[in-house]
Amino acid sequence: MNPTDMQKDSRKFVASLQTYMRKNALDAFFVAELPNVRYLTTFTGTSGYCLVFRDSAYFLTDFRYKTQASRQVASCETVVYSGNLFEFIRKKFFKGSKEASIGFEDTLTVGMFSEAQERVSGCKFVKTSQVLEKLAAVKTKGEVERIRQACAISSTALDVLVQEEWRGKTESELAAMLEFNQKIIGASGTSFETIVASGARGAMPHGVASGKEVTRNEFVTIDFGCFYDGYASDITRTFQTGSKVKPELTTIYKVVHDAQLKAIATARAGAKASRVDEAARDHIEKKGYGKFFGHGTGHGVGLRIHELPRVSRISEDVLEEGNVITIEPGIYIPRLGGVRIEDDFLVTKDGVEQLSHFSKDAEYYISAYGRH
Ligand SMILES: [Mn+2]
Repeated sequence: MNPTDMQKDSRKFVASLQTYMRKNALDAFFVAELPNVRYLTTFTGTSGYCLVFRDSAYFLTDFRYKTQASRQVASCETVVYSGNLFEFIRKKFFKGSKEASIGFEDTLTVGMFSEAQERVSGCKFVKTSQVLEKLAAVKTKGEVERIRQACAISSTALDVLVQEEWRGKTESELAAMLEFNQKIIGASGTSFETIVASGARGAMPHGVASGKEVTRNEFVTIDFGCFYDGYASDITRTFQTGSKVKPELTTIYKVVHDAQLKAIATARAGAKASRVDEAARDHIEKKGYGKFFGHGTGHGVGLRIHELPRVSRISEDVLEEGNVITIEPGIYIPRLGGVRIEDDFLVTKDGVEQLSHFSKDAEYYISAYGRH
């Protein structure tokens, strides 16, 4: 079979893990976290593990995924196991071998960890932290193209939603319409539970869509995204359902919008991620809304909706060429409502390239409600 671009990438990812293993004196590395398994293999099923050695790599799955694995996995040798996974691993890979150092993810469940220690006795298990997550923070061309496509699907879906009738609809109905649009356009699913927070509910940064009806003259924050070929988009816009909103909402819209622009201007390879956060936060603080901006400015996006690097005040990450990050400042005022604006960006040598595109013009959104 001719390997796809992602299969070629997955071979590079396995090689990068092997380089890490050599540097850190690990003989093997056991991977259970599904997004990490997918990263190393392109396998999209729900049951599979990687066991990587310095000069070889195995993908372990059960008989249900034999055919799928033979089509998808090009970076590892597929091994179909039955019975107890660790018993199988011990017999096949560690029988009679001298003590091996096996790295494992710190997200491994306690159950699996104790099972591994018990069954594969005589080996040394070494806890690691975010080894694959750090590798995955720098995206390949193919990964960026998939995120770009996910963003395009989300933007188009939102564009369709804005032209639909909002009157009489609840937040949940608008969320369902948006999710439907994304899937019809080509998404495999949503990348997280769609947030539609209208009126005073907008003060909840993660107010998932409720049964509240969206009414005239309020702000509606919609935070949503989709998966396209495994990769996520993450976009937020705050809409205005009429011209007669409370003046303070219009004020905070401009503050958040400007804060996002300031953060965008700061982001580039070599910049501290905390500096990007600071640019947004300083502006919001200067305008007197500091205490209403309680979350970080952004995060990496990829196979997961939240990845490295972290874009927050306490982040020690330095932005690298190939990172894909969100920039999403917000202001949330109890009983009044909230505003958040979020886009996805590819970090480049001298700045960022915006991957998500949708109008941020506050006036534009007035037409989103009751346009008929
Ligand atoms: Mn986000």
